[in-house]
Amino acid sequence: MNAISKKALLVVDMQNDFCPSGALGVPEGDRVVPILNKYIEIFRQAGLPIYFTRDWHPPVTVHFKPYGGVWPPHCVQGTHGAEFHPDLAVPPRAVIMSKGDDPKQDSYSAFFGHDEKGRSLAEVLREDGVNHFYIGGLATDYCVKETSLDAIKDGFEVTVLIDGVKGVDLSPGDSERAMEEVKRKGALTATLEDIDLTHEKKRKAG
Ligand code: VGL
Ligand code: ZN
Repeated sequence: MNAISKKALLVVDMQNDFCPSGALGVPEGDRVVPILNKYIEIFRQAGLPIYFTRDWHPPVTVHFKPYGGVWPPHCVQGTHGAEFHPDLAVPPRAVIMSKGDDPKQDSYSAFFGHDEKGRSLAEVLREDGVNHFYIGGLATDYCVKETSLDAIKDGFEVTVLIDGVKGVDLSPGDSERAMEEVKRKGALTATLEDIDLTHEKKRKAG
């Protein structure tokens, strides 16, 4: 086999607090759940890894407004708001990367997260032999953007699933600018219509 590009799916922060009725509701955030479920099914059928991230904050953190940050408290560890959206098809034994659990850090990138064994995202991707991931979820202008930029810096290929992301837009246009920046830095984009992993199945079969 020649220079393989092994792909994976990264579903970012599809949690109750980032959905419209949550503490930091992203407008229409829940609308991407059925689309992400389709991507999850496509990657599952192709036998490719699927990772989930969750924003996972302690009750007191510099990330929250009362302690110096810009955000209302959200995704506090162990609360309903921190749980994944109930309709998200999280497979049993899925790898979940938690991020934002350091009370002194105000970071957004999944590359600052870790799984339950303490492995960083970069370690997990390398262990699984993944060098290209497809990213969807919330929020376009924070976690999706920062994770994509860190991935490119680390030498991974990134495809942003533009029908599977939504942004906060604290300032109007933030999400659009985020997408322009990640594309300029080398990210690709795709939608459900142009995703085709059939060659992955063929490679597995033969
Ligand atoms: C995020 C706002 C606040 C994110 C996290 O990961 O996109 N956005 N906390
Ligand atoms: Zn947060």
